[in-house]
Amino acid sequence: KGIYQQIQEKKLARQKSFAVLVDPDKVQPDQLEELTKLATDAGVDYFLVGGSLVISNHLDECILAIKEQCDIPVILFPGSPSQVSRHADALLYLSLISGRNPELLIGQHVISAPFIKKSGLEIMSTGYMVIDGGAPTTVSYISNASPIPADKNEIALCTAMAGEMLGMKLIYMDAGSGARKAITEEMISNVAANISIPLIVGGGIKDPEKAYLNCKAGADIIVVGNAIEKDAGLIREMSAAVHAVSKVIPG
Ligand code: 1GP
Repeated sequence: KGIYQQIQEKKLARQKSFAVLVDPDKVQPDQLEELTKLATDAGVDYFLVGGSLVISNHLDECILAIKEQCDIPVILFPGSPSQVSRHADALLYLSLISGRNPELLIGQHVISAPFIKKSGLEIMSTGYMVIDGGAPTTVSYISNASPIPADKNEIALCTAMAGEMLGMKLIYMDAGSGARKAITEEMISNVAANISIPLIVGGGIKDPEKAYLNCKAGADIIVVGNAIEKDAGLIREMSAAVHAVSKVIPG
């Protein structure tokens, strides 16, 4: 079964998912053993692998180490066209629909299309929306595009609606890695109520309570990177909080 089909089926069943972001720049492949063990025990649904920069040279190595140690699907979350590895299971084919930088809307896709197609990866077109996280993040600087202001719910919802109507399979709302302020539940619920494709939310989520509230507001997949890098023990609580929402929402 493809990853996207799995994501859609979970959405239909109102099941929430928890994804751990692994930035190859911040982790050595030999540190992954503990992480994959914790993630397996905690019932983590996906690993997202990527970062805005990826200066290091061990993307393949990182993914292979994860694949060797557990069965959790690996989804690439590439910050640039060079971050493609055929060892992953799927790839978020991100178009930065919140920005007006043509390179990140379509330019880099044109350049990378032939080798991405050849990779054999499952490609999931994703409307990527960067939301202001209270201070400049790497993604807001590197993308050379303004993020959506944190309180402009209507801009976020119109952007997500446009993304869905353009044929995107997923919407990813991101306050940026290490964001000072995570996306508000109000913005998440506004967007979730107006789209029918799965909604991924990440950036600056520091505690299980925020992960829980985001899911209640309508997020389907919660992504956490930084908080887990600082305290890997949070994986269990975060995963439990996300999965608890599936149980309280009436089916
Ligand atoms: C960033 O959404 C991800 O693109 C995760 O952000 O590292 O702040 O959890 P954090």
